[in-house]
Amino acid sequence: MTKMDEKLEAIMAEVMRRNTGEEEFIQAVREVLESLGRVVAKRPDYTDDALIERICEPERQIIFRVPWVDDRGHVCINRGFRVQFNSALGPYKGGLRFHPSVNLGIVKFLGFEQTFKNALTGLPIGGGKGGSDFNPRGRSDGEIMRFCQSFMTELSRHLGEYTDVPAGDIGVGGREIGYMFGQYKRLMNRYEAAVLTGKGLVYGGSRARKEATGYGAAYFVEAMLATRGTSFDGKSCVVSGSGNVAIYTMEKIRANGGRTIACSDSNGYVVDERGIDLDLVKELKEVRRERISVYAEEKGAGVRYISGGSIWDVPCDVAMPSATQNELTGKDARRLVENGVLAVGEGANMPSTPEAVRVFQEAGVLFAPGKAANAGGVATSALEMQQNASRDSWTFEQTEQRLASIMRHIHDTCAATAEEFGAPGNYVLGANIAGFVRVAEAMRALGVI
Ligand code: NDP
Ligand code: 2IT
Repeated sequence: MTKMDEKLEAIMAEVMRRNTGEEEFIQAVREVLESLGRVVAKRPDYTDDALIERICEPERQIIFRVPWVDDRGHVCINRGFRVQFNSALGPYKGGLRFHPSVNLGIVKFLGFEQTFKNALTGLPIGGGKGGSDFNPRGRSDGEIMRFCQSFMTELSRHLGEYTDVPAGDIGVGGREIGYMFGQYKRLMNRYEAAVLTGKGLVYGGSRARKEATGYGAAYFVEAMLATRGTSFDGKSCVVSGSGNVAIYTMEKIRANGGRTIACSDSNGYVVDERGIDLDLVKELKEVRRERISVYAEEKGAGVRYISGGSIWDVPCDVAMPSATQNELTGKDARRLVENGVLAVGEGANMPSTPEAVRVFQEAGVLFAPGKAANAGGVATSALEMQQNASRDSWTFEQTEQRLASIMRHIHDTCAATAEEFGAPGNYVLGANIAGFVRVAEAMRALGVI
């Protein structure tokens, strides 16, 4: 563990005391506080008025019961969450995750990260996150719809285009956003388009939102590679996951001349040295909702499926973890370094463990933290809100252009901040400091809030 400034150490100890057992939240806070030593050395006033302590405490945490009826007529109960973390820069903004692993600590870590990520975009959005321990795997459309309706029946009272604007995350895509928007509209008797983002194009969604997180992550990595005079062209890549972020990361890598040779789901991974066939992955994951093993079954010779195991054993030039938190360990990082990895870009939120991050940084690997690299999704959500507010709809090209320039700006801000604080090339430090300063300045201006 890195040595922290004394005042920050005391704040960390208090965060640990108040949030016992919330490992992921504590991990996320520690990573940010470890970066802030250099800021408080220059600007000791940032430790005044419990500013940092306030930033580590969510503004509001909502936990609720979600009762629903399955196809057999059984009543099921899940737990719903919304953590409204920080609204200094705008309405709470951040996704909803439906996955059996969801608990308060995970939602808090995601909401904390989201606050700094959203600040980095430069757009007027605060940070929040939510979800449920509902497991959508194997559920029928009818079950998904009834769950979403019940979830929104309770959540709706806490939302609003000027209050809190959710979107998707793991287990929540276009289908779920549609069901939730439909229920919100019924309950409120208002067509409040900007209350949710990631909507379908026919009812107020933005072009390029579906692609935005993955495309944005690839733009960020392309900008990092450019600092070493290289690009995706001719590079072999490994992308974990095969959901929304992974699919569109692979698509942009391919457009930029790279080749993704492996992707995964929670059961295993496939290796296809010719380059992953994205049409097939989209059909399997977006339409048929199949396991990634079916990719190997349908492709036949030349494709390997490895059940379990670690996708990070596959040698590559660029690794982009795009599934879930702590999916890439110190051991995985050492293997990637041994195999000559050049750059790592986090499409997921906090997918690399702290030890893995250290291994990459010590080996001089270009490393882009999630809160910077995957900010393209939420940035395009903010563009969706803008289009809804002006009752306008932009072209794909126009929207992607904005996304590309936002990602370029985030990259350059992180790089310049790292340089300014004496750690050139350290994007973790750059992202944490630049995000923190924007939130801290806004909070100070608003008084003791
Ligand atoms: P999806 O639900 O579309 O896909 C998730 C993928 O990750 C699936 O392949 C899933 O496999 C795999 N996965 C999920 N949980 C686990 C787990 N516990 N262990 C192993 N594999 C797992 O989600 P997204 O693509 O939207 O999200 C992926 C990551 O990107 C998350 O960390 C999310 O927070 C982050 N993110 C998403 C954004 C967005 O706009 N959607 C924006 C920024 C970040 P399986 O199907 O087997 O569960
Ligand atoms: O982690 C994230 O940034 C998201 N899941 C997207 C949030 C959003 O509001 O678009």
